[in-house]
Amino acid sequence: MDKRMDYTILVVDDSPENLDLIKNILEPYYTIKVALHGELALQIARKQKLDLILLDIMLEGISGYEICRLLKSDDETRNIPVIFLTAKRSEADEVQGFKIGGSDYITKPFSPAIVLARVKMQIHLKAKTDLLEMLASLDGLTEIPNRRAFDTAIDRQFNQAKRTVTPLSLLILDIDNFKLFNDHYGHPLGDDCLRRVAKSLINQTQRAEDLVARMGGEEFVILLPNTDNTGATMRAEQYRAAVEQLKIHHAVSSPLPYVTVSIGVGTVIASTHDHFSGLIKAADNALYQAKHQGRNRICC
Ligand code: GH3
Ligand code: MG
Ligand code: MG
Ligand code: MG
Repeated sequence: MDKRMDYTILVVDDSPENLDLIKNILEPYYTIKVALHGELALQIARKQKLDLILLDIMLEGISGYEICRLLKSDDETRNIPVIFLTAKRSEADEVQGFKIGGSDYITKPFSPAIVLARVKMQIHLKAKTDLLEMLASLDGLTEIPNRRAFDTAIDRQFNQAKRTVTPLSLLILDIDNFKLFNDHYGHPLGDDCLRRVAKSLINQTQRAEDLVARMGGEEFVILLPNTDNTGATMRAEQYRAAVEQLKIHHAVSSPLPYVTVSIGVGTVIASTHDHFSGLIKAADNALYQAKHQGRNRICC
């Protein structure tokens, strides 16, 4: 049987019999979570990675429509497709379901084969969307996250840092004398060098929440949530040393005949800045200092 337990579906219905019925249809193919009411459904959706929600409309407490509205207004849950599965059969109800962001609408009593077919279709679309989303956030040359991924992450992490009153640090790394490298060794070897540097940065990364991205050209960024300036400076030194240790020959560079990076460190604590552009500016200014002071070094 075509088992696809790597997809998780949440079924929300206030009738335990209905939940059992739907669970039996889908369980051979997917991992199934259930909720008898809206509050629990929202809790599960915010806590856990879901690929689809089957949502009853008439529930005790918050209605299915309201749950869908809340899911669609939250960045963390907006991309989970919702199929309404409901006894509300009027045209107006169905139109309403699509208006608030539902992906499909099935009326009760339902045919198990049709529920399964429509669920499979939504899961198929979700997998495609996830793949496109992933590809759109990767840099084509180095296959690490790109600027788009960084823009999303810094916005999210900056707000999180403010909310939790924790420091957020940013490293901006720039390869030293890279124009000379290209001029001396040629563009294809320049591309190889960018790939190797990117890989070594990824390998040095310790925590899942740290993000390494290529901003463009020979510039990389590393976002370090919950890291103060001292911690970030230590991390920067590890990244700098890792690139130096690659010992990629760069005969026309100074101070070393290897590819090296200069790194600017910036840190914000809680509301010292209103917008993350202040953090980028701080790291950028520090990078400028590092270049000015002779390269292959860190400034903060
Ligand atoms: P500095 O130490 O001051 O940073 O000097 P630099 O030469 O590294 O800086 P500059 O900004 O003058 O040159 C950056 C070079 O990076 C120029 C460009 O040819 C090269 N570059 C940018 N993107 C790519 C790329 O995708 N592949 C290759 N091979 N080279 C690239
Ligand atoms: Mg109901
Ligand atoms: Mg540069
Ligand atoms: Mg450079």
